[in-house]
Amino acid sequence: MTVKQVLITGACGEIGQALVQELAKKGGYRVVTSDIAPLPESIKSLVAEHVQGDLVYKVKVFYDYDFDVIFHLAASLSSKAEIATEEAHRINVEGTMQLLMLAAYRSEKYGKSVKFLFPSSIAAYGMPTLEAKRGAGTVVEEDWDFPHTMYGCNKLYCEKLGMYYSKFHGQKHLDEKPPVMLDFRAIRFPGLISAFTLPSGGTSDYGPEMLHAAAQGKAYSCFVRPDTKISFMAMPDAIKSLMMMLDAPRESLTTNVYNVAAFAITAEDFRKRALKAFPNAMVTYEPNPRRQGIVDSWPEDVDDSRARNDWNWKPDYDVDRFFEEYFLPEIRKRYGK
Ligand code: AKB
Repeated sequence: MTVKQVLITGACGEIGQALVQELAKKGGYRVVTSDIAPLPESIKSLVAEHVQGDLVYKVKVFYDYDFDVIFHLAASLSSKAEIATEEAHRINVEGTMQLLMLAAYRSEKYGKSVKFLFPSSIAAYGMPTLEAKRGAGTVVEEDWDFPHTMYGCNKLYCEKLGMYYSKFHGQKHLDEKPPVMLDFRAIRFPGLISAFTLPSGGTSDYGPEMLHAAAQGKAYSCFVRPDTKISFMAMPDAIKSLMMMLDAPRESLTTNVYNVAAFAITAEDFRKRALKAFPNAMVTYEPNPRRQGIVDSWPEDVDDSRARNDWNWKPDYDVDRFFEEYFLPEIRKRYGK
């Protein structure tokens, strides 16, 4: 079996840690990681090399590597990016562009395809009003692409950059059969929830934060209104979608950017589920206008039929299975409740 060399940026984040574990389980990959932070002990032994530091300055190191696949996960998430917009732009846009240039250079110079997997987000959407959000139903990829946040603008623009570098910049081997190219594939993720790690800097964080707090018997003050609704997904489904997208034959893809969805629920749905599982849970509401505004600009749900048609995407966890078969069993083990 030929071993594929993979780069995962932002490997210490929630998706990164779960992805490193999945690639190790599958086998056949030599995983190189990068992050501003040192690797957590739990995944250290699964990684061949870790490059620690600011990606924008570290990218040059990677010109000496021959990557088959790049998962570019490093990002400053929506709430954090809104506070430090310039820094977010540097991390989210400059970091992505540097890495796209590297992948384009490799595919062009060595005539070798490089798959570039990019987690985009529901933050790429922007619903102008709450009425529009409630009336829109499930949204498709090219509708409502008017993000209200720096992070959302960065994600949407990087989707476009990915398409530019894969289709138009250089890319001398596109007409070969099969085409040799920077093969850019993006997934627009909803809010993700892991039973093992906690997100930081995001705005969909109220979901996972509330559940982890309830499981530990800690009080939680939710920063959005009870009726706030967006879509969420279990971390194992997010990893499943990345692996499916990685393995999908190029000719089956009709676009570069795909929505994936699992379940759309309100903050109050989370509270009720938390209370049912942990009757002593203490959840109150204290909406933060800035963060509320961000979530209000995201659609209630997304239409993922393109992913379902093109690469047979289907989540394993609907809301009941998410709680009963993934989150609660794992979290009870973790916190001993
Ligand atoms: C965030 O809240 O910023 C992220 C996202 C929805 O992309 N979790």
